[in-house]
Amino acid sequence: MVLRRPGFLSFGRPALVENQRGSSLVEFAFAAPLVVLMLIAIIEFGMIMFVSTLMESALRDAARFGITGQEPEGGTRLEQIIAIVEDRTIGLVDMADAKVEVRVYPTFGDVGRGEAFVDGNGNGAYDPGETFTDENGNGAHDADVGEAGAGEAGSIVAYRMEYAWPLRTPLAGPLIGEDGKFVLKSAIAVRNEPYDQAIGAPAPGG
Ligand SMILES: [Ca+2]
Ligand SMILES: [Ca+2]
Repeated sequence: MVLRRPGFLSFGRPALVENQRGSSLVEFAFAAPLVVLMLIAIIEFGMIMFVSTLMESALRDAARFGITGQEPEGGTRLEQIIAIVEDRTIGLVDMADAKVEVRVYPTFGDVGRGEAFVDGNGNGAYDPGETFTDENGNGAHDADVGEAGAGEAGSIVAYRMEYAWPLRTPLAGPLIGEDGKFVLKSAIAVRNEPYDQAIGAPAPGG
């Protein structure tokens, strides 16, 4: 049996409650800016993740069109590829600022590879005057052996996209970006369909 004196527990309570209310207010005053900062960070990161995902799928859709070799009416394949990227990024990517690159490579292993060179000064980069293999015969060292274009049937094509996403709040700028922007990149490499072969023609070996 528990004996309880009436009023024992509530003794001195009103004052305590008042104190608690007061200290909660003080705590909130300190915590509020932090909470706001965290909310801003969550929104900024959420937008970055969202746009990044949009770019990935936009590039995939563009590549899916590219591999078919279809020539759009009244335009080039590259124009259509850009149009698909623009459409799939639902206006969140300013295409005037975005960099979309479509390049053809001899093999998947060549994607993003530069022309071979002898690194005379050992700085890990090509410098003018260093000996290099001019694979494409243009008389200059190329940091990327890919040739601009959407390629032919069976070509290996890399799609790349880069966009400096303008951060929505000046607060996040110095923390995660540069000049108020956060650079988003996405890339995909595909092999074009053998669309030069007649439809209905028997597959090789079958
Ligand atoms: Ca060098
Ligand atoms: Ca070259």
